[in-house]
This record gives sequence, structure tokens and C-alpha cells, in this order.
Amino acid sequence: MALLTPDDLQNMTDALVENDNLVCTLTGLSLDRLCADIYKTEKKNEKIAIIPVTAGCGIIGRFSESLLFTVQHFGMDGFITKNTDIAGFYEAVTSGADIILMADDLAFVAYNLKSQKIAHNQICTGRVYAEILCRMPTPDAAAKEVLVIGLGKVGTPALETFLDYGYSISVFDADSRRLNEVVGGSGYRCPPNSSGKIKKYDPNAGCKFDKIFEATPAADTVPECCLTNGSVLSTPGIPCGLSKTLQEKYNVKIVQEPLGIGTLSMLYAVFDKK
Ligand code: NAI
Ligand code: 2YC
Ligand code: MG
Repeated sequence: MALLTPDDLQNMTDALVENDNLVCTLTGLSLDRLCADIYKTEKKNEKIAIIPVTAGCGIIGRFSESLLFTVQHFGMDGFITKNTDIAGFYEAVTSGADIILMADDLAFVAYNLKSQKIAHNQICTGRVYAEILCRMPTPDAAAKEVLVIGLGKVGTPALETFLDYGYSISVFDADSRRLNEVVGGSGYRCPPNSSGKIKKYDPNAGCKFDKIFEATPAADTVPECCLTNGSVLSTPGIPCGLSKTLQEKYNVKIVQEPLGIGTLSMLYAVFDKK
């Protein structure tokens, strides 16, 4: 999996605040109210422990601090354990933590010690970035169309979210095996009697998209031919899949932030139901 770098997290605090404002403008909901509505849960003064983990490539500079900023920015009680790994887990539990955030190179999870609910970053990230597009006002029913670029561990939960909302989805992935699997109707959760439809994106068909989702580790994955003035790109992908030039030329609004939005989605996924 593509690992974050300290550089990716350098402007994370500004990005989280700016994206919170942008999402509010696009959907009428702040990020925490959006997440509360997605999962029908609410925070209740939970104590959140962030445990640095040394496994694999080890601790990533700014990672734990970025999680703490996210927790505190949205008014929650959090702390970073002094100890790492198992000693950190012991410290978290004996300090009365209700929820634990911890990540190795393969998984970043939120775990609710009381309810035993667990959430996975890639699933929650795909869900929340897709929900942002789904909750934007749609001029008319016909406009429930979206372009999804990247059908991996983040893009697949996003695809499933769009299907849940009945979207017609044009999909692309550089991995033709994965692309054909999805277009062929497998490799994802298809909601019962889904009215959503999936088709392979054809850059020569001249289709323009008001709503675009991207989750790849590559740059320049969003082609000019799919853009219209004012398109909204919702992308957890790092680096950004749209060039600055095209963003300015088409006045594209971009929801993109390296860690906090996905983390907030994880926390609301493990909070108790309202
Ligand atoms: P993944 O490896 O499971 O999926 C990536 C998909 O993109 C693959 O199917 C791959 O074939 C496709 N792809 C790669 N290059 C492409 C290209 N040039 N054009 C089209 N498709 C291409 O990775 P995952 O876990 O889904 O993560 C995707 C991105 O999201 C990564 O950059 C990761 O760092 C980022 N991420 C960001 C988070 C956030 O909160 N902002 C949270 C989790 C992941
Ligand atoms: O600092 C630490 O505790 C490290 N063990 C954290 C490792 C995180 C590795 N995962 C990632 O960089 C990506 C992020 C985009 C979020 C999910 N996976
Ligand atoms: Mg994020």
C-alpha cells in the first residue's frame, strides 16, 4: 500500500480546515455532521488513544500528530501514548481509552474497546469521499452520474457507495484485469436491485462529468476531456490526480486531504448509534 510521508502531512492542518469549509459549501454539512449522518452515530466524550506503531517501515513523522490534530479539531478528547506498539496498547487501555487509533503498513484501524466495533481506513475513506459527492445537490435526477478513477481498496468502497445512491458510474483503472472485473459485475458489493449502472469510461465518447472521484497513487489521472466548468473532484488519492493547470482552466473544486477526513469517517464508524 502507498505509505504517507512526512511531506504529505506537512500542510495537513490547513488542508483539513479548508476542506471542512469546502464540504460545508458543497453539501451544507460540516465534516463531522456529515460523518454523523453517514453512520447515524454520535460522539459521546469518548477518550481516543493514538498508538504509534514501529512495525514495518516504522513510525511516519507527523502521522500520530496529524491524528491528534484531527481528533482535537473536531472537539474530541485524544492523546498519543508515550509508549509504542504493545506497550502503547497497554498504556491506552490502562489510561481508560474508549477508542484506539493505530496503523502499521498494511492497515490503519479505529477500534472501540467498549462496543468492539472496528473500522478500516481505506473503507471509511472511500465511503466519505464518495458521500461528499452524493450529498451535493443534483440539478436533476438525470445528473446522478459520476466518473470513478481507481478501483482499489479505497475506490471500491466508493463505487459501492455510488451504487447505493443509484448512480450511473463510468469507471477506469490502469489495471485492465481489475477494470474488466468491475465492468463485468464482480469484485465489489452490489446492493440488492441496484438501479446503479457501471460502464467502462470511454475518453473518446465526449462525456463530461460534474462529479469525479479519484483514488490512485498516480498524478495526472484525470483527463481534460472529462472536465466541464465547475467540475467537483473528490479525491483521497496522493498525489492529486488533476494538474494545477487543468484545475484552474476548468475552475475545478477539489476535496483532497491526506489523512484527517478518512480518520474522522473511521471514528464515526465506531461511535455508538444515536
Ligand atoms: P490500491 O493500490 O488498493 O488502489 C489503487 C488503484 O489505482 C489500483 O487499482 C491501480 O491499478 C489504480 N491505478 C494506479 N495508477 C493508476 C493510473 N495511472 N490510472 C488509473 N488507475 C491507476 O490503493 P488504495 O489503498 O485504494 O489507495 C489509493 C490512493 O489513496 C493512494 O494514493 C493512497 O495513498 C491514498 N489514500 C489516501 C487516504 C486519505 O485519507 N487521503 C487514505 C487511504 C489511502
Ligand atoms: O507512525 C506510525 O504509527 C506508522 N506505523 C503509521 C503507518 C501508516 C501507514 N499507512 C499509510 O501511510 C496509509 C495512509 C494513507 C492511511 C492509510 N494508509
Ligand atoms: Mg482523508
